[in-house]
Amino acid sequence: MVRVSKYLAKHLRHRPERLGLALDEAGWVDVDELLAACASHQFPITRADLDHVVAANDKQRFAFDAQRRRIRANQGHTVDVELDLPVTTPPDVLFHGTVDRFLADIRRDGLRPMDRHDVHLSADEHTARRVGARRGRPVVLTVDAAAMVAAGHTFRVSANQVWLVSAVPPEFLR
Ligand code: HQG
Repeated sequence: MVRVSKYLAKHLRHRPERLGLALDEAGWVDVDELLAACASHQFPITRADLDHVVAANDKQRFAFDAQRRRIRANQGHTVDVELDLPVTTPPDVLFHGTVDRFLADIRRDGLRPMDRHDVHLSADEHTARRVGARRGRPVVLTVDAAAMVAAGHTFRVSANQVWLVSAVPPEFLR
């Protein structure tokens, strides 16, 4: 399950061309095409496996469209996609998990999306801690989302509850 999830994340967020796939402008790809491409790249996935990964994924990383004919990653892309998520008012406070070695740069430049489209923020501290822990001892930053909204920044939330914003200037971080 983790292997399949990682394989899908790699190709649905970052390198679809490696499987000979093209995502549409909103990040969708036809399920039958995806499964055929996986099979022809020595990574066969059955439709039942795929359904299971989408339904049971710990972070709900993927979603089918209403007809269950297309699939996309809910967030985290580095390829150019427009997810068409509506602007949404966030909770007053959001969290970002990172590590010590980035703090000096973050204090100076704020949070930047780096290779992804947006900065990824969590509504709960626990999730942010887990995100930071991917890189070492986690440090959790608090984002004054209410003040950002008041200052005109716009937030979106992915289908799997990741809050997305294009940047967080340093004055909104603690
Ligand atoms: C850091 C995973 C220097 C930032 C997670 C982070 C998440 C800066 C890294 C999702 C910086 C970027 C995203 C600045 C930010 N100077 N470093 N100005 N601004 N950074 O992976 O948020 O499991 O692109 O703190 O759970 O760590 O893949 O972002 O450490 O939801 O589904 O630059 O990826 O989800 O790293 O993680 P990332 P992230 P999945």
